[in-house]
Amino acid sequence: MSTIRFIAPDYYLADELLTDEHKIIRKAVRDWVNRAVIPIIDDACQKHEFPKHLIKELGGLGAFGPYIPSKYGGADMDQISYGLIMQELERGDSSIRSMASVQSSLVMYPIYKFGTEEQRQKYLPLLAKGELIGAFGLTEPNHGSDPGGMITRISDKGDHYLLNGSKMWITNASIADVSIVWAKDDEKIIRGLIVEKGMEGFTAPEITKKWSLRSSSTGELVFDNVKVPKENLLPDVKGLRGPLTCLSSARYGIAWGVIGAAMDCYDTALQYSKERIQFKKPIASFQLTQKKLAEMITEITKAQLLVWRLGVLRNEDRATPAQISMAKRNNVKMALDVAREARQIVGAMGITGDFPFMRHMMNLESVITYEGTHDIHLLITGEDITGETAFF
Ligand code: TGC
Ligand code: FAD
Repeated sequence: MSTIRFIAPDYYLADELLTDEHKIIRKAVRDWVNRAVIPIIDDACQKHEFPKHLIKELGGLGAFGPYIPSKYGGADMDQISYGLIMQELERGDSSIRSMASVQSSLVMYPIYKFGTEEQRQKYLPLLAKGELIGAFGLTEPNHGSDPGGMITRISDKGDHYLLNGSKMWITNASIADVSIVWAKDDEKIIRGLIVEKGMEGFTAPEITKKWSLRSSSTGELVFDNVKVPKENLLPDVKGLRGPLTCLSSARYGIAWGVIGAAMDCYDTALQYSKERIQFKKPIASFQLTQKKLAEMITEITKAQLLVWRLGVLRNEDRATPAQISMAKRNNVKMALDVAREARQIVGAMGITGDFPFMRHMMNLESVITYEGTHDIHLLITGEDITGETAFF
């Protein structure tokens, strides 16, 4: 069943909270996803391949750094526009939204926020167009939820830094031209660096055989005495606050994005349930099908209102990291539950690539893990409301 005849659920008329500009942006991305993503994505996923030909199109669409100022190649958009773009891309596939999340929030944003004017001029316009691809290296083989324990190091050698260590589970690793890498300096303070493809001693092997995010490129970043010029240091941030500030932006985008996956699953299951006849009646007429659909639309509606309010707070620069954690956690779990229930409504057909459920469901197993696991976000809320840390 093609999801191109998609009817976006809007049970609480949340569209009335959007401006005309928001709706124009959303339509442009939705049309592009229908045209460029939906027809090819199941095949890309089955083949475990990232559809690289889409990167420059994403750039042309304004999906890279939409909220970065136009003088650096961005689109001067607000945070709700950014959210809507992520939602539409993830209706296509989480891998496409991941590409745009990393490029925007984890690569362009740190260069814009913590970089020098020269770094902004050099990298941002090319990243915005998709002429350069970026990656973000925080996680290490032995430090995932606890990035503060990282062992990757830079050592000051006068005119350059010597970088040693490795990063694991990095989106875009093997296809990236520039990687934002977080490492501890000689004083054991976390610093951010721009590491370029081709630097001697730097390799980026691909991680294969994933059952999730199969149409996303994921790999390692390995640094063996890599000489990084001093001008590649991001000067304006020190400590874990640097990468976590970028994560706040990306987690916000995910909270919106996963609603797209959930809407795709809900709408496809709803349409199917009206057409599929069993016991001489459409399965939509059975109470247990209605329970599933009614619970799905309730949860999607709550998620839509949550991110809209969060977007308003982010536009006013008032959203706290803990508020963002709550939305990321709630909405990813919501989308995963919707994908599972929608798949059940469609029965055996629901396990095939003719329907989007399994692809979204498998993707969301990564989304519920990356950018902070489901449980880590719960502990962030717990810490915020009690004032007590339960991480250690
Ligand atoms: P903690 O002591 O709490 O904080 C250290 C400093 O950071 C500040 N901070 C934040 N700042 C901005 N935004 C946030 N979300 C922040 N959270 C904390 C904090 O105020 C403090 O600042 P300062 O100036 O006082 O030093 O740090 P901790 O070591 O106790 O760790 C806390 C914890 C567990 C919450 C944190 O480390 C965490 O979030 N862990 C999860 C790790 C994670 O999310 N990794 C993601 C890797 S990137 C990724 O997955 C990309 S997937 C991309 C894709 O394909 O879409
Ligand atoms: P761990 O930290 O080992 O956690 C394992 C389990 O223990 C989890 O259930 C966790 O919730 C639980 N746990 C850990 N600590 C606690 C605690 N204190 N209390 C209670 N429970 C706890 N990282 C990047 O830096 N850049 C990327 O681009 C990137 N892309 C990714 C792409 C994919 C497809 C995936 C799967 C991951 C990606 N990651 C990336 C890594 C991701 O951020 C980490 O996987 C995530 O932060 C969790 O770390 P971990 O896998 O090491 O799990």
